[in-house]
Amino acid sequence: MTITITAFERSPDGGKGLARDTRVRWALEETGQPYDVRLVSFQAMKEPAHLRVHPFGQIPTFEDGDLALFETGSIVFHLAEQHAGLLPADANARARAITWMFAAVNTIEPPILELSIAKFQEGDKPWAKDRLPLVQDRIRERLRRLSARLGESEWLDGAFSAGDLMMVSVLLRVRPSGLLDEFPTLAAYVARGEARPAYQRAFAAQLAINAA
Ligand code: GTB
Repeated sequence: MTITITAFERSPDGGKGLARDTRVRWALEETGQPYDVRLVSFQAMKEPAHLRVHPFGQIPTFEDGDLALFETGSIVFHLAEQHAGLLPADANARARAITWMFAAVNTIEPPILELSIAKFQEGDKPWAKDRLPLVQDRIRERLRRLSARLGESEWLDGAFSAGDLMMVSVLLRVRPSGLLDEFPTLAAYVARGEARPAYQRAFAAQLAINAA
């Protein structure tokens, strides 16, 4: 049975790898799993066939036989549990790697999403220019502490793990704002993630769709 994921038929970023199917593709590549992609339009995402798999009408989804998943954190965790390469064998190290996955989606990603909302959905509101610097500072505070924790280390906790995969994916989302470059330690960490062959393959695959 081949794994099938969904992705944007046409990503709003034109293939810069910012849509969340990229992190799932990356996990599939790191664990050596072949996969198919079903491309969906914005309209199809809100139709019953897609809503049966993704209750919120979004991408990506993951289907493998009779298992259907949504939420990238859950999909990456499932892959990491099923296949070698993304979680350490030692129980404590594994628990710490999983903790970093949660930190990525639950502590670092929320203010980054707030910035997108503040810019693109609320940018025309009269209070937008007062709100923007507040959101930017909340991101800086998180990045400052993450950068301090990473320090001189290559990855967040020993060898590269699903925690790094999720954290790098989340940080990529803030790079266009310029905030990531204020933290050279984190910018270099993201570059190390991007340099991984599995990431390169994942990026190229989503770009090929959007460049076509
Ligand atoms: N928490 C869910 C997860 O992690 O899986 C969030 C899924 C999600 O936000 N999906 C987005 C979606 O389907 C695509 S990735 N949106 C359509 C909708 O809600 O109707 C978010 C995204 C979209 C576009 C860019 N971009 O163009 O730069 C970046 C990220």
